[in-house]
Amino acid sequence: MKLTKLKGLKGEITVPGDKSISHRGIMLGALSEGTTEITNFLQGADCLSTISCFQKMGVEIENKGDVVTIKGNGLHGLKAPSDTLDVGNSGTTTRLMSGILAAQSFVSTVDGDASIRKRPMKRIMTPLSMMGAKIESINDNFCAPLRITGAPLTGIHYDSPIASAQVKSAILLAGLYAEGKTSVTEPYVSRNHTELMFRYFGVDVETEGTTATVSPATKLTGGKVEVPGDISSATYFIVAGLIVPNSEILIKNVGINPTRDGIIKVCKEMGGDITLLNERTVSGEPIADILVRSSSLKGITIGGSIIPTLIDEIPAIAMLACFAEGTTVIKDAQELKVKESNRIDVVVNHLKKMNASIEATEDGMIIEGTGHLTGATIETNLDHRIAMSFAIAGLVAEGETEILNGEVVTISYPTFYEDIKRLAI
Ligand code: SPQ
Repeated sequence: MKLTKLKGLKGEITVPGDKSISHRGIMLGALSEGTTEITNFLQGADCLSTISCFQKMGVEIENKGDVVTIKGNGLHGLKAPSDTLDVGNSGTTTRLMSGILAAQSFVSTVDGDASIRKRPMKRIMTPLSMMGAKIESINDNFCAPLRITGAPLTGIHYDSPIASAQVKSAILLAGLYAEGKTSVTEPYVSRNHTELMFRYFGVDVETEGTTATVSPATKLTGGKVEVPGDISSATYFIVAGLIVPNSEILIKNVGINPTRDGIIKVCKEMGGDITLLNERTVSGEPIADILVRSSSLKGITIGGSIIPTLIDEIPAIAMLACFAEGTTVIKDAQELKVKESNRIDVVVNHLKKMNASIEATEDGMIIEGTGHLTGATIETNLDHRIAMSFAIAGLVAEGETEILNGEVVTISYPTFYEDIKRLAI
């Protein structure tokens, strides 16, 4: 994919459905009694991997594009898969599904692509083992492939060393099957879509401060789930709208859950012209339309409790910082090192190639805004967010930017390049 400098971006777009919520909709729908109908489901490769894993466990799922219908098998109705459960590139599928598999009465194997095989799984193996699960890393490196032998589970309290929705959700999903209550305390609150959807499906879940507690479930009840637009996907157009001159973009129906809206707070603090319109709630999740206009920005420091609310947006924020006056410091973000790629190294190295003034730190990066980037060839490292962040950089850089293996955007935003073309003036 090749990109060059644009004169502006103007118009209205609707970004695809939220990836985190789409995954959870399939999983809870599969464990429910009755039918679950998910609208605005994300047809990205990661969520399609979740569908195929649950189909392999005997769940009837019909995917008609925007609407996905799941005939739930009930909490105890999953069947032993005859084959490896292939999660593709999806960390969310791997970790959340492991929480469910830990409690089943069968053995399963979970595996994925080269990127998944490098991502740390000890973070879920430890707490799930404490609950009584048997999870082995087949290559003995605490990574996938994982062999999971379902077992009766006991509720625990787990003090998680990291703020991770995937760790929290794996434990809470296992907790549905455990004897007694299961709770997780995190250093900061991570995205709470599992807790909100549990409530929506009739599960008894409580949250207080940074602790979430689930009681064992007798049944989950399916229903209609409307998936909001993904704020992580909207981010590319928020950033582009702010840094490409002469831009005005209205992004419709975007999820603005406070555990995910750090990008909006950061853009506003940097001086970005962003307005939330038409705020409302769908299927238990807050949503709004986001109006963004080209702005003069200033550098800020980003760290602490806001980090989990914008962790996936940091590569795009780095692009923003290159066009902000002064210094932007991103800290407390060491989790970036264990995403689809090492997002600290990859962002810093590629932005250096584009002549940005940027340095990596142990837990983030420091960027001096120069207001200038030069086009370059960008290797995506099997990471959709790297591809999309650098594609946006390509819209403001001098000369041509080439994104190698640019089709990796299909993981979370299949129509990304078409949407850029539609808005370009
Ligand atoms: O599913 P995957 O590959 O882990 O996806 C990413 C992404 O950038 O799309 C992370 F690489 O998002 C995670 C996110 O970083 C999705 C997620 C969730 O749905 O629960 C939670 C976050 O991860 P974590 O490790 O902080 O729990």
